[in-house]
Amino acid sequence: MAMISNHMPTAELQALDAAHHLHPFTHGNDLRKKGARVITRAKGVTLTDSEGNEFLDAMAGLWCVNLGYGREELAEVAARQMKELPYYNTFFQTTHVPVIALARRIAELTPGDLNHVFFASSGSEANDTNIRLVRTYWEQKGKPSKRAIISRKNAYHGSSMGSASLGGMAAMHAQGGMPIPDIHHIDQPYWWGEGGDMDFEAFGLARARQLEEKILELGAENVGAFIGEPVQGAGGVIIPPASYWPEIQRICAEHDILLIADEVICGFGRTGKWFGSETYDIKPDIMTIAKGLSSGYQPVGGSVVTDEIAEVLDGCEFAHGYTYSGHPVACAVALENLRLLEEEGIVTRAGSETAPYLAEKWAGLADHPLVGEAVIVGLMGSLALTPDKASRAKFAADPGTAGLICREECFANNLIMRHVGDRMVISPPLVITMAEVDMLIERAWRALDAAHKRLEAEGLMKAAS
Ligand code: PXG
Repeated sequence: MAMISNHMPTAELQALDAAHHLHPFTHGNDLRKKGARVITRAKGVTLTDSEGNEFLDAMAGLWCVNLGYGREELAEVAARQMKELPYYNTFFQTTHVPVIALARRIAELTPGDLNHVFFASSGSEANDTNIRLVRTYWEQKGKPSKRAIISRKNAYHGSSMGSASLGGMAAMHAQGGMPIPDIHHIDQPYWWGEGGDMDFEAFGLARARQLEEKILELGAENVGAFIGEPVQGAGGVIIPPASYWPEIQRICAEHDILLIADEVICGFGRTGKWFGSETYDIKPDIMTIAKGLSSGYQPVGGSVVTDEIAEVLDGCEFAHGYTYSGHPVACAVALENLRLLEEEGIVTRAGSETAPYLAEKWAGLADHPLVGEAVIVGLMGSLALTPDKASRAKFAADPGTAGLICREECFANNLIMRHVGDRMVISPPLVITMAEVDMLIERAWRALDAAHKRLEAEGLMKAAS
């Protein structure tokens, strides 16, 4: 069989890809028609495709390459670990040095007494762990009825049956019979889209209080946990009002409900501090981590729990685990990633220098006629596209039509910016320089101009009635 290499013609690679590769979140017929974009290499914040085009990756892959691409140190650590111990498991009272070292490092970095890590290979797996962990915890405490978990509409917690059930994506629930039982969803704190005439902070409080209403409806004796992303990422970078999280925290404490902060995107510097929980002063009982933990160089994630939860779990054998829980190569690479993020001051600089610079430039995009709001925290931001700023109108066309056009124009301007419906989102590598921020903003402006022209030409700048 011929070796598949970077040097094959793009069309051949695309044909083979379409013939044998089923893609996540991709319409098969569209893929067949257009062919997939073939990415061949990357360095810093720049991706190169098989045609030699270069793109500024304002998404850090899928919100994960916090360290930037092409760090040799991680490749070297992986090679060294593979030679020494490529695999061993952590089941049945066994351990190894990389998993010990990474667990301790995570315990040091995470706030409060989040000191114990259950490893997984992804955020989805870690959130599935959380469902079983919460229920096992309450069973051990003699309260087995506390099974229900409350989440939010338009949340994203992963793609497996459990984690997608925790998520609040209607299109995902429609495929395959989700949510699983005992998962409930309340509304999200999305003022621009759903706040109407309400005051921003009052809206935040009202949305938080839906949690209390739901707990009272179900009975606190039946509710085990609430899960939320400090800032919803895949839902469109929805930044909650300042009133939101303190009220959620109060409600969880008063009703004896565990609080799970899903930090898969927010963790490891994304919001300007190490964790979104620090930015929003959240004191979670459980934290979900993945993505930035290894900057995407290896698949690794986990659930970090408090001393109290670990002590309760110690009372039983938690019959749960993945072959690759605490994979030695993934752990060694994650540890090296955390070392570089810290020792090179990448997280600190992203928060104190890059974030304020980017925030100022990003805010300027709100002057564009197509942009209804431009919001940002740390290095994650979003734009709401609108046919009418003043009324915060949605488009008459199907949701996502304008967003897709804008995304295409971003590609045409060598910028990778994702669309979530009609919101555009960014989450660049934390190592992005000021000059690259300028380039990002220039390209975004040009893409918005081109998208605006196309929307006008196609008669799509119409508000939904
Ligand atoms: N929690 C959160 C908050 C996430 O954003 C997961 C859990 C699941 O992680 P894994 O590693 O199982 O994918 C995620 C993942 C997108 C996009 O296009 C977002 C994610 C994954 C893929 C695509 O916005 N987030």
